[in-house]
Amino acid sequence: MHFLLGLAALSAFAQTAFAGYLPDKIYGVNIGGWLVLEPWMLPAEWTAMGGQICSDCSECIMSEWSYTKTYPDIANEEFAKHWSTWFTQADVNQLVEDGINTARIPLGFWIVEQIVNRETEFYPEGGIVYLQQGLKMLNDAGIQAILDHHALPGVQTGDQSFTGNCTDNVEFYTDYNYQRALVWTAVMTSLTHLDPNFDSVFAIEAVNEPIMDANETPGYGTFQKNFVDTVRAVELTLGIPVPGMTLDTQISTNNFTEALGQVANTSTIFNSNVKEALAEAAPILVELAIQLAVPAILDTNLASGLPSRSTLVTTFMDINWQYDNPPNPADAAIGPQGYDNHLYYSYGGVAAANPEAYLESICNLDRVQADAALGDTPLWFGEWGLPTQFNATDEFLYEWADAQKLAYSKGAGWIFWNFQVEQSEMAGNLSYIEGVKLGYLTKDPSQYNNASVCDPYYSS
Ligand SMILES: *[C@@H]1O[C@H](CO)[C@@H](O)[C@H](O)[C@H]1NC(C)=O
Ligand SMILES: *[C@@H]1O[C@H](CO)[C@@H](O)[C@H](O)[C@H]1NC(C)=O
Ligand SMILES: *[C@@H]1O[C@H](CO)[C@@H](O)[C@H](O)[C@H]1NC(C)=O
Ligand SMILES: *[C@@H]1O[C@H](CO)[C@@H](O)[C@H](O)[C@H]1NC(C)=O
Ligand SMILES: *[C@@H]1O[C@H](CO)[C@@H](O)[C@H](O)[C@H]1NC(C)=O
Ligand SMILES: CC(=O)N[C@H]1CO[C@H](CO)[C@@H](O)[C@@H]1O
Repeated sequence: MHFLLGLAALSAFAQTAFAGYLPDKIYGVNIGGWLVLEPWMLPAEWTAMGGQICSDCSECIMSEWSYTKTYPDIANEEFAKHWSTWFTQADVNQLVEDGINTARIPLGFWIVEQIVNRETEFYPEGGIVYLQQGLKMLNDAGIQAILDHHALPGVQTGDQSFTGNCTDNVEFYTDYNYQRALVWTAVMTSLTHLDPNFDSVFAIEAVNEPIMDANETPGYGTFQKNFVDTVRAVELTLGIPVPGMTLDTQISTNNFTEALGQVANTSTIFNSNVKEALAEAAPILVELAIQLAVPAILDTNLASGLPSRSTLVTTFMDINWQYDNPPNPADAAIGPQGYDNHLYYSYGGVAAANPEAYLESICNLDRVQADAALGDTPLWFGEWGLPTQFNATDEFLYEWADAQKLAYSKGAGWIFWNFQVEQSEMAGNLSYIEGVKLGYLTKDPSQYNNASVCDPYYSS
C-alpha cells in the first residue's frame, strides 16, 4: 500500500492525538537533575555514588562525563538507580495535586546512544528507557512535556555540570556537532509522533543556554534553520501537515525508516545537512523500535491518527538571550514556535542585592515586550527560582514568588527550576514541591499570596 494513502485511509478512524498544543498558560516545573545529573542539586546522593563536590566542577568528579570515565564498570548501574528513584510516580502525583500542567525535561545528547563517540565521550547508557517511562507517567497524568536538548554534543557552554562535561573545551559550534544535534532532533521528533508514550510532548527545544556572546557561536543561525527543517521533514514524511511546506518525494513504503531514506535521497526542499540527519536517524530508529517496543516505527500502518496530529512547537532560547548581533530564531520558524528565557537573580548582574531592588526589577521586567517586538513570541520563562544573593526572610520569599509569577505570566507562563532538590542546605529554595509545602508558592499555581505585590514598584 502507498504510504500516504494508507495513512489517509486510517485517519477517518483515528483518535485525536496531540502534539503541538500549547497550554493557555504554562505552569510548569523542570524535571532537572534526572537524565542530566547536576551534582550540586543532590550532593549527598552524588557523593554516595562515588562522585565529588568541589567549587570548580572541572577539578573533581562532578559531571556525568568524569563519573563515567572514572567508573566505567558501574556507571550504567549507578545511573539506572538514580533514574528510577529521582523522578517517580509519587512525584508526578504530587505535581498533579499542585496544579502543574507542564514539565520541561532536560536531556543530554547521549540519550541517543548511537551518536556518542565512545572513544572520547563518557556517558552512561540506558536513559532512554527511563525517559519513555517518565513520559508515560506524565501523559497519564495529563501533564504536557517539553523535550529540552540541555546538554549538547561537544558541550555548548564552558565549565558547567549541566552540559554533562565540565570543561572549557567548547566544541558544539562546529559542523560535526551541529550534525549530531540534528540527528538527535530527527530521532526525538520521530519518537514523539510514533511512540504513544511520548504523546504528552508538545515542544522540542533546540539548545539550552548557548553562549551569550554570539561572536562565540558561529553557525548557530544556520543550525536554527536546520533544526526547524529537520523537525518538519520528519513530520512531512509522516504525513503530518506542515503550514506552507509540501514534500516533493513520492513515498512508496509503510516502513517509516525506509521513508526517511527516500526523502533523504530524493527531496529537493531540504539541504544536505537535514537530509543527512534523516538518513543517519533511520538505522538508529530501527534499533529503538525494538529497544522501546514501538512497532509503528517499522510499520506506520500501526500508528493511529498521524494526519490529525499537529506539528511540534519548535523552541529556542529567545534572541535576547544572546548579544553581539545574534541570529533571530524567529527567522527560522515554520509553523508553531516558542521561545524560552531564563532568569536567575542569585548570580548577580540583574539587580542590586536587596529585596527592594529585586522587586523593583522584576515588577518592571520588559523581556516579554522586548522579545515580541522582534517576533520572538510566545515567550515563556523556562527556568527561574527563589534563591537570592542575600539572606531572604520568609516574608520576602512570599513576595518574591508572587512577583516573579506575575512577571512571567505576562508571557506564555513559567517553568520553575526545579521540581525538587535534595533536602540539604546547599540546594535550598530550589524545590517547587517544597516551596508549595512552605507556602511561598500557592497551591493553585495560577493564584498569588498577594496579587498586589508589585503595586508599589511599578515605575509607570
Ligand atoms: C570533556 O572534558 C574533558 C576534561 O574533563 C576534556 O578533556 C574534553 O575535551 C571534554 N570534551 C569535550 C567534547 O568538550
Ligand atoms: C524498514 O526499513 C529499514 C531500513 O530503514 C530496514 O532495516 C528494516 O528491516 C525495515 N523493516 C521492515 C519491517 O521492513
Ligand atoms: C538511498 O541512496 C543510497 C545510496 O544510493 C542507497 O544505498 C539507499 O538504498 C537509498 N535509500 C532508499 C531508502 O532509497
Ligand atoms: C546569611 O546568614 C549566614 C548565617 O546566618 C551568614 O553566615 C551569612 O554571612 C549571611 N549572608 C549574607 C549575604 O548576609
Ligand atoms: C499586598 O501587597 C500590597 C503592596 O505591598 C500591600 O499594600 C498589601 O497590604 C498587601 N496585602 C496583604 C493582604 O498583605
Ligand atoms: C525550601 C527551603 O529550603 N526553604 C528555605 C528558603 O530560605 C529561607 C530563608 O533562608 C528558609 O527559611 C527556608 O527554609
